[in-house]
Amino acid sequence: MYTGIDQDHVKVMTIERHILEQERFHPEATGVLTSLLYDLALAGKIIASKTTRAGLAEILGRAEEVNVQGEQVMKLDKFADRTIYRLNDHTGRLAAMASEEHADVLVIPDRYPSGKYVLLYDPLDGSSNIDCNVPIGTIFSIFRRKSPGGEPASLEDCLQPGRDLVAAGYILYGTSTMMVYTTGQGVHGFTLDPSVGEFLLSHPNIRIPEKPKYFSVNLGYQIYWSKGVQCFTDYLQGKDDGIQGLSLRYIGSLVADFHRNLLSGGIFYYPADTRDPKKPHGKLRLLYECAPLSFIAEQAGGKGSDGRQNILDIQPESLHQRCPLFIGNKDLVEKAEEMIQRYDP
Ligand code: P6P
Repeated sequence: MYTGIDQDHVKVMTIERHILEQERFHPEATGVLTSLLYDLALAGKIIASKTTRAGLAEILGRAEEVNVQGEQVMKLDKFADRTIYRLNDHTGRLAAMASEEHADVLVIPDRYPSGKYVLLYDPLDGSSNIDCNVPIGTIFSIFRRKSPGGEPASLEDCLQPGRDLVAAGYILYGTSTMMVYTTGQGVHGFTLDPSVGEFLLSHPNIRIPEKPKYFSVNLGYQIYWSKGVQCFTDYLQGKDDGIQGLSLRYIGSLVADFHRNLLSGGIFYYPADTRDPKKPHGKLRLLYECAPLSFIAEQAGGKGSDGRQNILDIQPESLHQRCPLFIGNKDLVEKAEEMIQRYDP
């Protein structure tokens, strides 16, 4: 655990150095992915500089805009989206971006060089919590473009299954600011030291604990879930020879709930809601929420599922496609799949 630069036995490892060292696992690496991950860390520092002051008038409050999801766009949402876009649109590392805040693919403009990766991101997930100072997060997915270079990237370059992810990560703006990422060589967490403006390695090789401590779900919607999900929830609460001793923790901010379960052990789930026609596939987005977090979960020894299949195997059909999500300890996720299989044929 990072205890501070002044501890002489602590090996100070910045995220930049760590990403560079990770590059040696990819012989074909040209350093572009490394630079892209640097840029995302920089975006995190810039966004963090605002989230710590979100309570002040110039940031708090509604931006009077509504995004493609029909949700009120908070000023901080817009700032985070613009920061990530502007840090990455001209670098020549990307062929396209896609953001929760924009309906269509953001193809790199002709005036800039086009690169070999595509970046999909949720700039500030959980932003409805900003007003009450609940932790919020940025989530990102990085794929290689599939279309040949030299021509504009397309929607197909973004609609890739999680199995094809090159890298994924999140930045959590909480009591401290953390960046957690994977390039397929394990999961590594970095804590921002504001005194030096660096993300320093604080959680190397994160593995989800074998013994879960928490389950995270919005029980307020329980009556609208399928029988299988209801029975799974009973199991988690110790009913009918269910698992004993789990605590319910649900903060209503995906990155915060996911991060706590990643470090402490547990399962987060957001099932399909049979009541609301707007949420037959749940609320969370496949490409820039469920898939990147499932890549991280799997790299940490856990699993992500839509209740019937591994999230990483789902072939996306649209940019903002939603899917149910069960993510965390592998045995709990597979228990959910088993009960859904049994009760929801
Ligand atoms: P509910 C936040 O709005 C979010 O997108 C996720 O961060 C969070 O997990 C979920 O919605 C909470 O949704 O319906 O429980 O309020």
